[in-house]
Amino acid sequence: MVHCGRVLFRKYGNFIDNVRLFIKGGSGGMGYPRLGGEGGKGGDVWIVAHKKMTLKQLKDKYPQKRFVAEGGANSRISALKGSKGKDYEIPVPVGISITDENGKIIGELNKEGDRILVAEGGLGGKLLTNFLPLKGQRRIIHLDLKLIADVGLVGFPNAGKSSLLSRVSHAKPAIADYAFTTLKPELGKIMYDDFKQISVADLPGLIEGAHMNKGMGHKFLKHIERTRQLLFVVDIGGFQLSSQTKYRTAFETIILLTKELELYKEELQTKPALLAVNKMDLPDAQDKFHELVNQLQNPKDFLHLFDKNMIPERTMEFQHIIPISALTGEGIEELKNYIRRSLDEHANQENEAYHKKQLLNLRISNIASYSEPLSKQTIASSRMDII
Ligand SMILES: Nc1nc2c(ncn2[C@@H]2O[C@H](COP(=O)(O)OP(=O)(O)OP(=O)(O)O)[C@@H](O)[C@H]2O)c(=O)[nH]1
Ligand SMILES: [Mg+2]
Repeated sequence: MVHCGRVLFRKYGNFIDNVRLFIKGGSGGMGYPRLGGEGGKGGDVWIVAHKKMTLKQLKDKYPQKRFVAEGGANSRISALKGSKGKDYEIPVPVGISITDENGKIIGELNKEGDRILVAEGGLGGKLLTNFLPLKGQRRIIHLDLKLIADVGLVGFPNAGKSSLLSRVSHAKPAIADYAFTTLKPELGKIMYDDFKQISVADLPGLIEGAHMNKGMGHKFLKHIERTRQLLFVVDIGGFQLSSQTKYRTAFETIILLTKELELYKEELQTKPALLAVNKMDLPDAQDKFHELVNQLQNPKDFLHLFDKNMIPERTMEFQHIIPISALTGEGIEELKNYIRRSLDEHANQENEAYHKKQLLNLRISNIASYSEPLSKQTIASSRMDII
């Protein structure tokens, strides 16, 4: 059974691009009426951007998704001015926009270390408040990873990513017979007959060592992170950067790309992915394609041929492998259909999960209205647990 679960999980991926949080500033401390002492202010809640963080990690680490900062200290004889409660810092990835419950934008975090105050602690009790403390600000916020596109093209240089984009959209990216033609992400839109549109980001090529900033490195991996799904594009003829570097077969390029994603952020490997095997118009392409499919189906039989540090912990699970030629147009319609189907499937799954949650909410509020002994407080907190 565990095995089944794992297969499902792998098939659909578990990439998370949004999350809802309950946050609350700490309450203020009590004042000291007799001596005019002032309670400490409650701690504030901040959202802070960290390069290595992902929304999945945030959700796994804090499944309840409740963040409450520390209360301020009460005023005492030994410390008439109560000390401030500790702030709470919620770590999130870079490239996040934060909105409140009504969809109003609170702010954006675009680079490492950016921080935004999202809930203020309550003031401590003092003369003005009759020495009674104030509660901290409480609210629900949404974090959204700012996606640049539905689909991101991932591949070695020269695989034909830009050629593919120009085939499926009106975009006119630069195409040339040398590595690193594309220097920054280029967006295109696939238009379907029923007016559905899917955005595709053509990304610069990746090479071995990208995670250590070889080639153009991190900059590109960061863009891959901000797409909903991945479309690997490989040249059936393989890749060689220069006469000084090793020739890599199509299978090797897939393994190396997987390893680079894994070394950058393991979560990238869990995104739904398709594989387009390009340049099928080249001589011997059919034979090489069959060999590639065999290698992908039985990766263990071939992985021992790699250096140990190049073998990924787990191989990519492609939902489909589609042979294409960006030059002749072969396989392009099929590819467009698979892209659409894959995105639709994923959206359905998210909807299903959303409806399940709504149903659960409904059940809980029904229980709440029929059972008197439950205090409002209990209901409120149990509802919070399932946001
Ligand atoms: N024979 C053949 N050549 C192709 C095909 N697709 C692309 N090419 C050629 O491969 C070369 C590289 O194509 P690009 O589209 O620039 O490749 P890229 O993956 O965007 O490369 P970078 O931007 O450097 O990462 C060009 O000379 C294309 O004409 C194909 O299906 N068949
Ligand atoms: Mg290109």
